[in-house]
Amino acid sequence: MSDIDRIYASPLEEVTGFRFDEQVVAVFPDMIKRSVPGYSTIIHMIGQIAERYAQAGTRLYDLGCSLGAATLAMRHRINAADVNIIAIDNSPDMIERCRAVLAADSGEIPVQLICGDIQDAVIDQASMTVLNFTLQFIPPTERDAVLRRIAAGTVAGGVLILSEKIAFEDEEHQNLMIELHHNFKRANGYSDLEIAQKRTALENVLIPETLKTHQQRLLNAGFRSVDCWFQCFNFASIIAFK
Ligand code: GEK
Repeated sequence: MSDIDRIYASPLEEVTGFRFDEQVVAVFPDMIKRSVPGYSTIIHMIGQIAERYAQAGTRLYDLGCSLGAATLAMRHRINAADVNIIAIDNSPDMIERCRAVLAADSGEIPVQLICGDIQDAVIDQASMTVLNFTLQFIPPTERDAVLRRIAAGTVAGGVLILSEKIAFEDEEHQNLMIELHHNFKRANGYSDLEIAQKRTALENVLIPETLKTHQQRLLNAGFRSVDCWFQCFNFASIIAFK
């Protein structure tokens, strides 16, 4: 259970850049479900994809794991023998809470939880890697390097799931998707003030790119085939095959 997200409910004198601190951690499950259309579906499907693609004797990575939702979805669906999950996040507050979440979970697959930057992560023998709404927080100029390291560390037949908030080349389409997303947030109880202040906080912190840019970057990084398997408004998830 998590608290209700009211972080941006009152007018703030100054809206500073968004950070994954203690205050965010306390409301995170509520925040992400009410802010990201399709989040619960994507998490559920990550479990299903793990069931199909986890290979015996390999590792599965959850990069930017937050409270371990994708890790748990994979942990409870994998049938392959002798696998490990490595979950990484660079927010000490997230890691601390995630450790408690994992301790309360009965899954048997070992999970190694690491507090660190995914830009420094060693990816080795991966049959599945998840970047569920994490790459968007890495500066665009650094994204190539992260994906190349993932592709290089992925075994043949392995997959990457990349979920992102996306941008659109067509201005009309871009404006419509933003409006539909804001309507989704309003329907989930966020006020116009909350939506506006959160938007300011995420400016220059979360940088969306087009699906085309993501797909081309994945191909350049060494994945052989790339497809979008989920999209709702300006939120999408891509599957890339090694
Ligand atoms: C989920 N995947 O519930 N290195 C490591 N972690 C990072 C970095 C970085 N450079 N930058 C950001 N993070 C999760 C949701 S949330 C998405 C992911 C969101 C971490 C950050 O601390 C946060 O926990 C996570 O990436 C992004 O399926 O809040 O929109």
